[in-house]
Order: sequence, then C-alpha cells, then structure tokens
Amino acid sequence: MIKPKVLLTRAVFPDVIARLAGYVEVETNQDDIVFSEQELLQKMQGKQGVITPSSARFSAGLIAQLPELKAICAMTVGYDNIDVAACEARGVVVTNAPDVLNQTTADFAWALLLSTARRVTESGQWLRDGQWKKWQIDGFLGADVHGKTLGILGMGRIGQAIARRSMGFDMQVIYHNRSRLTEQEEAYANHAVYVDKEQLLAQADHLILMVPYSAATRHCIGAAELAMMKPGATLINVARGGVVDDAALIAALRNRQIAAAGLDVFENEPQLNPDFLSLSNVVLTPHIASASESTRRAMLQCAVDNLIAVLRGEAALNPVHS
Ligand code: 8YV
Repeated sequence: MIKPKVLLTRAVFPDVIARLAGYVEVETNQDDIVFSEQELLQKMQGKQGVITPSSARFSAGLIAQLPELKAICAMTVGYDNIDVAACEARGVVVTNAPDVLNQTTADFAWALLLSTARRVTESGQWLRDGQWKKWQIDGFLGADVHGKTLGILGMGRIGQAIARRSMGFDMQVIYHNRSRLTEQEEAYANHAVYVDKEQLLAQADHLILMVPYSAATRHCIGAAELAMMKPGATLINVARGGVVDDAALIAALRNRQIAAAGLDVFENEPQLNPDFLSLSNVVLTPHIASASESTRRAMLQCAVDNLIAVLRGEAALNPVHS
C-alpha cells in the first residue's frame, strides 16, 4: 500500500520521526530551516498532510496551490497562522493541540509575573554587571504579588489554570472573556469574578493576557487601554504577539505609565521591536511558555495522532473551525 506523504515543517524529536514513518512517508526538516512561503509551496508539493508549529504560514493563496492536501495539524494550541476558512472551503482538515500545554503555560505565566513584579532579571543583570557593592533599603523595590488583584483577559483553559494558581498568593481574581464562565469554572479559577474590559483594566494590579490572536483581538491592548491601567500595574503577555500594540506598550513603559511588562510573544517575532531591549522594566523571553520536554512531546504527539486519524479517513481528534 502506498503511504501518504507528509511534511514536518520544523525539526522534531527524532523518535517522533521513527514513529510517524510506520504510517506515512515523512519529509523532515531536522536542519530546522524556517521556510519562506515559496519554499513551503515547493516542499508541500504532493503532500497529503503536514505537521507544523506556528512559524509556518498557510495562507489561502498557498492552500489553493496544494490540491492533494488533506490535513494541516498544528502542534500548537494557537492556529492563527493557518487560514482555516480557506481550508474548510477546500475540505482540508485543520487540527490543533489543545489542553496538553495548559499547565506548563500557566506555570510560565507565573514565572513571568513574578520575575516582572519582583524585578528578577533586571536585578540579576545588575549583579552580573558587577554593580552590587552594598545592600540598600530601596534597592530594586518591586510590586507585591500576594494579596493583590490579578486580572486575566481571555479566560479559556489556560487562563483558568493561571487563576487557580493565584490561590496560594491570596489574590482576588477578576477576568474578562467573550462569555462568562459557569459558576463551577469560576470556583475552580479561585472564585474569579467576571467584569467588563474597562473594569478589568482599571482594577488589575497584575494583568495577564491569554486571548487567542484574531482580527477581533488584534491590538486589544493599545494606547487607550494602557492609559486605563493603574500606574503601578504590570502587564504579562503569554498569548500572541499582535494582541498588544508593541509601539504603544513601549511608550507606556518608557513613560512609566505602567510599572513593567513581562512578554513571551511579540509583533513580528523573532524580529521584535528593538526599543524593548533598551527598557529595564520589561522581562523578555523567546516564546517559550510551553517549553518543557514532556509538554512539547505531548503537543507533537497530539499533532501526530490527529494526522494519522485524518489520513486513515477517521474523524480528527481536535478539529478547529473558522
Ligand atoms: C508554541 C504556542 O511553542 O501553542 C501555542 O499556540 O504559542 C506555543 O506553545 C509556539 O507557537 C511555537 O510555534
């Protein structure tokens, strides 16, 4: 029997290739080249399936030129890099990798929140630069986390896992979301209280963004929203670049309109706005919120399971729709 042909757009753990090879003919990219759209078009010729993280863009134009394609399986929870409507129109199944990264991503949101509020990377750099000569009563004063109000914009499964962790810090949780959670979900999420977006911005001491990227959420935090936040507030983005207007955030951080930000995602990453680098009140990480080995393996496994199901003519486990 002829095996379906599949592309892995980026490098993966080698044992995953061996497992996939039992079902499909795999073209790998263990040199981990980030393909241009033209290269992707060429690599995708004759392929029925593809497994990809969010670095490869599947536009309507590209999809139109891939008549044999049956499945695009994202190894990520976000799938804003894929034109899902164009796929649906062509009968191409799109899947993502939900849930498997919830807890690891929630852990990392807290890592960013704590290091941002308590100036961990900034003071560490100062120490490495040889500037630590004496203890000072007002050295690196940060913002308290315990007992404060945690705001969450986008209260899906990851947002709820972030909120739950705030119990240990005796925080009050407020959130805004497209729809209100059930009473049971709110109780799980440290008794989170639903508020409108303006209240969320005005009342949060620490605001974590967890909304997926879409035309509707693009720049949902811009100059106007930053102006509504408390002067001592911190902003954490582990969601997607483009949810925040980075130029507006840079201005707000420079003017100390808000105290600090912790960012794992950026507009136009990895070519982030260089002005971020000159600011001491921002913690910057290279899109690693889901980066633990077991979670990255689980994300990949989820994509593999979806791909094999679709190519066998079975229902996808995690289909997404436009
Ligand atoms: C990925 C993510 O690591 O799942 C997602 O949507 O943002 C991360 O887990 C990232 O997309 C790498 O491409």
